[in-house]
Amino acid sequence: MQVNSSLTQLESLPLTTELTPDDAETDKEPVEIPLGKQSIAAFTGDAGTYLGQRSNSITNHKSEELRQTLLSHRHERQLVILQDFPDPDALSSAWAYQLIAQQYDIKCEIIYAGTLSHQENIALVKLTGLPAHRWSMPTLRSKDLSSYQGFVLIDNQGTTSGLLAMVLSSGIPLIAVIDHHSFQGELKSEFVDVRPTVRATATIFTQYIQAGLLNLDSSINQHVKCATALMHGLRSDTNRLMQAQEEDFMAAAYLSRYCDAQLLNTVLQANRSKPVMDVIERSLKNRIVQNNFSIAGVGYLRYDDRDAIPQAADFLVTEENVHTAVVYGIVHDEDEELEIVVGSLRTSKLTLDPDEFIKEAFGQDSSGRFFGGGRTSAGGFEIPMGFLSGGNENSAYAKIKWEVFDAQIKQKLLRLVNPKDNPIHPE
Ligand SMILES: [Mn+2]
Repeated sequence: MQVNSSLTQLESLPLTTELTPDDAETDKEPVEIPLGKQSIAAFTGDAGTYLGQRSNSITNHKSEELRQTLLSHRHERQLVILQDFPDPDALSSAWAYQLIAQQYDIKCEIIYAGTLSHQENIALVKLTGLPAHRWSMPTLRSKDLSSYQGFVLIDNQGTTSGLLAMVLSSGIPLIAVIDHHSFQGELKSEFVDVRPTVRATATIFTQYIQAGLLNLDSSINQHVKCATALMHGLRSDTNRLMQAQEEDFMAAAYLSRYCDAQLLNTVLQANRSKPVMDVIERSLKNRIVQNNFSIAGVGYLRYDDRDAIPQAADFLVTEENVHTAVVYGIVHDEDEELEIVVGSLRTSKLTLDPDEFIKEAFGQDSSGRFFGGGRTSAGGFEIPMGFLSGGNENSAYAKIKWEVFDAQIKQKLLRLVNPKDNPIHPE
């Protein structure tokens, strides 16, 4: 897989600079100079109506365009590619796409390269029967890709998927990109709907549904489950609606007609696994608190438990006098003998920009790519270990390796946390 290519489920954001400011002032959509009829609403002071109309017209325009695209690909087979560690927003949106496309006799296979590592994602997929499948690199190699006539990227633009390179090299055309992350470079796609002002891809799909691309019917079990999944996706990308904006609330209101509240509740109450609890325990034991920052290295963890890191950070940031928590560890992928340092940051401090903080702390790799980034109140980083990967059966080596990475990460973080102190205390 492609290293440094995906952040955790709450952080699957582009590694390029992302502008998602969280102060109320800049949070609003920019009001552009209105044209034509709509200007009346804006100038009569009813800016809300105006903004609503504008997003409606984008939705209607895009829905129609998508309908035409699907029409021209009837009876085909498509791959829907998600980020390596798909989150509820990606999973539910892909399902909605599959149901929409099905009406045009387009068969979609929803795939991701990594793993479902958050207990809520596992619960979501199991409880709703969400049709997403893991295709590791060997699986992908074993497939006959010539039976697919197109592929689609949902809730990502290919930069967070290890599958992209191989799919591209097989010559399958990119049919659609539907995402809410900021643009990550030119994409040669037939249909593009990338709206960074929208807080969740599930919102975009709900708008397509409302515009008539799919008639939800509460007597159809699959529709109820998909609507519930979309609600979960929308909630999880907006911090339980706390960062939701008007469009997201409107989408949630619509979904509430079909959503199964009890099912949603069950998904949200999924229990943490023992390995996740163990990582949280280690983070508590190992944390150092300085200047309201809580920093914890948790050592080695399995690929499948990767999501324990952001969950531990979520927990550490709840401590009194802590406004920012950073948790990191070495994630080991047994299949591919690959090791990556994975870290998560959580902050409740409004003036701390996680994106800036992480970029400043860790800098860039030799190709100029940042090791991570973030969005409002959360961020993540991944540092590939390259040549130092593996060899952990030699426990002395494994121990030294962890200590070196642990010390280096602490140095880099503490330089920002308290610039004057020397973070490494000389013996
Ligand atoms: Mn998303």
